[in-house]
Amino acid sequence: MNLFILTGAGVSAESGLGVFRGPGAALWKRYNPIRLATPEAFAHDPALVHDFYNTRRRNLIAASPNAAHVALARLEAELARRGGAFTLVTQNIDDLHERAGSKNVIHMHGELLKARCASCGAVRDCRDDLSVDSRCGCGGALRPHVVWFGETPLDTDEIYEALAAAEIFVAIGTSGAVYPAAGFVRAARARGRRCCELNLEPSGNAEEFDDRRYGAASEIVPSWVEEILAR
Ligand code: BJW
Ligand code: ZN
Repeated sequence: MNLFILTGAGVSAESGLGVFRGPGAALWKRYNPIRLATPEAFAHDPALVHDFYNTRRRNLIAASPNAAHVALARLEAELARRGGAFTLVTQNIDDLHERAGSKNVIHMHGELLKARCASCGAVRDCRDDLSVDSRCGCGGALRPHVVWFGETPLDTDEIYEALAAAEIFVAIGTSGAVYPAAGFVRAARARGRRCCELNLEPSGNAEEFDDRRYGAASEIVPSWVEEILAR
């Protein structure tokens, strides 16, 4: 079996990390996350954007993986044992998949616990708050190592290669509003692959999926994983 899994903010919602769109998006009381996630916002008001990511970094460090993350780590380990192939691509910048035990996670929108130099591009671990005064050794300003609108997502060659090879495409907890991830289901369908959506409610491109399951990720992901492993 060759599985390609795409996760979004919904998989971490029950760990207390906010979603961007849909029910629960009201979690962001002080910020409009969509308007802050741009290079223009960072250029205009870097202190506000740092504040947004500093708050999220502190929340992340205090959070724990939930049953959905744990089930996906179990699926990866079990498929490896059985000689199957498994790719986990996440749009999330949190590290909850890794903390649940997932070994190979592709973070296409970057990682909150890393910072990047805006001048030389060097990436470093970052668990503390950043500010407009945070500097790289080269003197350049540090920014969160995340992918904002208009920027190029990470590891896209590797992602499209894995997507082309997969037999089953599964989208979990993502609204299907942001490209290129929102286009993966169409690319998989074009190759005749089976596509499955697991979400709290139908996403923007729900009709493109053959198999749809709705409910909280902490419930539907573990039961779907058990079903897959029983095949
Ligand atoms: C639950 C649940 C529970 C809740 N259980 N489920 C016009 C047409 C097409 C494209 C474009 C266009 N205009 C511009 C573009 C491109 C643009 C884009 O897509 N814009 C759209 C607004 C249209 N995209 C880009 O600019 C991207 N770059 C790009 O395309 O470069 C060109 C290129 C492509 C390919 C190769 C090479 C070059 C970059 C996008 C960067 C996105 N960045 C952000 C923020 C940074 C990280 C951060 O701060 O965290 O990434 S935006 C934000 O949205 C974040 C997320 O990763 C991303 C996706 O959100 P996600 O994960 O889907 O979350 P939500 O909140 O939307 O949905 C949550 C879901 O969970 C919901 O469905 C709920 O129902 C569900 N849920 N609780 C299960 N308990
Ligand atoms: Zn630098």
